[in-house]
Amino acid sequence: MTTSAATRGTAVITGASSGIGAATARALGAAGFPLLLGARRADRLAEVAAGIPGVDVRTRRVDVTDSASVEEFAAGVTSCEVLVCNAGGALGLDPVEKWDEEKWRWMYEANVLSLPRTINAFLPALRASGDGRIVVITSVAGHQTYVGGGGYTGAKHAAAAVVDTVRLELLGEPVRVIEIAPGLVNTEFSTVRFSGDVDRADAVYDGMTPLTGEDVADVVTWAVTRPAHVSVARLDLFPRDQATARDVHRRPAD
Ligand code: 8X3
Repeated sequence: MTTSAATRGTAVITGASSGIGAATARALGAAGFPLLLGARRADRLAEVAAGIPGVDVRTRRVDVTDSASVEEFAAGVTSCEVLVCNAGGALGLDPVEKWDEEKWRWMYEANVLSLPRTINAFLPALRASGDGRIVVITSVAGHQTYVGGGGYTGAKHAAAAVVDTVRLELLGEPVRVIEIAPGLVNTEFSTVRFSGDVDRADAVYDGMTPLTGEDVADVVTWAVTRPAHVSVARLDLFPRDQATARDVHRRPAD
């Protein structure tokens, strides 16, 4: 049975202030899910929420690298149908030989340790819904490596392993565990990775057509609206111009 829009339970999204998270908030809102949106930037979160008509939208500031913050984010949520663990990110593109320990530590906190924090905080509510769906946005970097990506690919590989483990551990329970692994998506991801260097960030997408946050949101919405017996365990999503983490077709400049 597919849950009808009239009876949808709450969808919780982290990292909802921009990019994939904001687009997912809009898409799940349009699909009729009441929303609880979280992010570090409360002002941006309020703007996203204001642009979503027709469903109840609540916002709370959350930093997924902080256990107390995640617990506050989940406080009082007794039923949650969909949890989208989207918050995360990359810092830097340096070879392992030149690692920055602080950046690696943040990437591990944001992409890996954030998962048990967030999933555990909402698990009772996901169980209580009777058909919980945990969606984790990982990356092609969770399954492949590339030069300079060590801190991020290491963290995302660990994240993918955590997702697989949680799926095993919840087997037999009414909770589906879904991994969406996108390739190149044009969001603030690269601007953050390169510490605000917009030119360097834009160059990542030179001569090719990347995915948009909306493309990923569309797939998340599809995955969480399959019938309850269908588990989209993992879905790799690339732009047509990308075949692997390292193989990207770029048109020559005019
Ligand atoms: C972002 C994709 O290839 O820049 O998760 O690591 S990539």
